[in-house]
Amino acid sequence: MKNLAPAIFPPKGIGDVRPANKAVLDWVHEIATLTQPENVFWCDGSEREHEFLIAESLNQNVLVELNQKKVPRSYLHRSNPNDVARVEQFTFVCTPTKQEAGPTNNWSDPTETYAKLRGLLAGCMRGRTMFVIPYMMGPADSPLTKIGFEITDSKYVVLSLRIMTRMGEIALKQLGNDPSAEWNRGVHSLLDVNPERRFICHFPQDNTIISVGSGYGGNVLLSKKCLALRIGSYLARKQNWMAEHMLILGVESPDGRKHYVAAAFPSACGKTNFAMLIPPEHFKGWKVTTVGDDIAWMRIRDGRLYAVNPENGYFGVVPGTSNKSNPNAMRSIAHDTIYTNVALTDDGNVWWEGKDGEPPAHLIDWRRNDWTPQSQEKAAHPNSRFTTPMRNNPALDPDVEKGEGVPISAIIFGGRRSDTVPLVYQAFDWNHGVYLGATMASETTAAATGAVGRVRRDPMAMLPFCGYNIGDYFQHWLDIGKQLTNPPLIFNVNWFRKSADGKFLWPGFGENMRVLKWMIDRCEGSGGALKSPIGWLPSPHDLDLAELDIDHNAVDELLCIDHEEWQKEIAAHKEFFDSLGGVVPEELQERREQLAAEFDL
Ligand code: GTP
Ligand code: SPV
Ligand code: MN
Repeated sequence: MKNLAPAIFPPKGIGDVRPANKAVLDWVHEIATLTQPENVFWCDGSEREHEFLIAESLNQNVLVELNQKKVPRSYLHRSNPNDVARVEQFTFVCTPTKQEAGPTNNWSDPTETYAKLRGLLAGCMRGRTMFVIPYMMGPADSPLTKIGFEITDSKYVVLSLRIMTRMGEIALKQLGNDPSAEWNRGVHSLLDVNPERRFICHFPQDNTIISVGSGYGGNVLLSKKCLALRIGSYLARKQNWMAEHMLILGVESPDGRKHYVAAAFPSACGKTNFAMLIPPEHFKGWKVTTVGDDIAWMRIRDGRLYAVNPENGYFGVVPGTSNKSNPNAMRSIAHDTIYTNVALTDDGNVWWEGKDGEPPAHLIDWRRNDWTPQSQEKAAHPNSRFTTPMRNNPALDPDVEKGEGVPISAIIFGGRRSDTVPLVYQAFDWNHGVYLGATMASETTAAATGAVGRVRRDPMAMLPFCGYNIGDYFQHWLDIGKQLTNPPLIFNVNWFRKSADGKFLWPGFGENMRVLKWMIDRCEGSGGALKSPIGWLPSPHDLDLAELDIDHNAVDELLCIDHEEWQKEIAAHKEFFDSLGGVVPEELQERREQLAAEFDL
């Protein structure tokens, strides 16, 4: 390594804010010695630095400038067509033993994996700039807040992390000088963006992440799935808190009573939309506010769960976003947004399937090809994304920066299920709720590579994100429950049930307020419910369906528990538990047996 100081590039005063912490400096030196970059660029997150990086990215075609009148300070990024989603098959949890990673994770030996990755990283930044990004996850005064550093050779990553995290000097200040302080080491290199050399590796014991060969969001914004969920869940178990794939929203009644709920839906199953919900006309005076749209860190305080959103921005699904489905998201992404893999209009605007209005007569699609409404291909990739600061959200909750977090009244699980699972039901108690989470399933989506629409078990929406043994994770949920004197109620929802002719039975989006209202009523002890074998179910009268254009049969179908479908479902629970090879806690096995007995199994 020649020189850690930037020479001519970048200009003086940019890219040179170094951390004072010696442990960080030593690590950066070690990685630079390995990767051999031309320059080391120390990011500070300032406006000046941002403008410099935008200009560089436009020069090098990392970004395309959009029409600045239509979408101010917003840009389009197109990733390699072989690199458009998370790659679960190339994601590894490298604990000392395979058993610690458990039956649901890909495991590889840490020593061997470090050696393999070192081989791939050797000299990989020759002739290029290595960026060092300090970032903070969580509000500055939260006891859960974590510091991470990401080393990367991608400007897209730097620009995105500035939106997604609290980046730069604020993180350096929070970390301080103590060389033994806890912080996460993240190393990312694009290499040659080759799927054969694409590995997302986690070393929970070392608080380290190494990601190579991809430039796509969830694989490379190491703050998000890698730190806040995989490493986060590992630390959470050790430190007695919870790191979950959950949105957090506030809901306030017209007379000013406010509840917060957290909801775990798998990838591309409606978290961002639910977190930004605008209640329909009929619910005049009700207000929904967003704390977070993807990740919740929760801890116990006074016998209750309190949640913070560790992130600072949204990395959201673009297709389907419109002024009808999600006006708050539309306003959020109207400026200061990075779009990835959407289509470009002839006047420099962005377009996607499901946007308001007619498709334009001509577009450049996400693959840079000409597109017309007659084209067979989608103009925007189904997993195209926006990256936008949470401050852009008109419905941002005022307590989003509160370090103690917001008190959680209800936890909601939900998946994308065409059949079997009713619109909403409530668990009998915490442990039953843990069972609902542990056995939830969802049809797979474009958020990860692989088949779409296949039903798979995705416990607590954490299947791809739990950084340790899933059996221990279930036990951790049960153990947390024992410490709560005022536990949240637990519900399960399904916005995606379909009729025999394949149409969604429930209108969804803003109308989900009707289901949320029932859950809030239950929290306040006022909502009615019928006891069913699977949990408490609303009768059609318990749901406020006034002024909703939906027929009675659809409501009956939405709330129906079909005996045969549930026999199959419970058999699938057993198959899933059996597939985990004996790690499932006894308490959950017993719950399953009781449920099976209810259905004559
Ligand atoms: P990740 O960012 O991958 O974690 O996804 P997410 O859980 O935040 O999902 P998001 O809210 O982005 O929604 C994903 C897709 O589901 C989008 O195309 C939405 O339009 C659609 N969607 C969201 N909510 C509903 C709903 O209530 N009903 C229906 N039918 N579709 C919905
Ligand atoms: C998800 O897949 O759950 C996401 C998008 O939130 S990504 O960051 O790519 O994982
Ligand atoms: Mn997600």
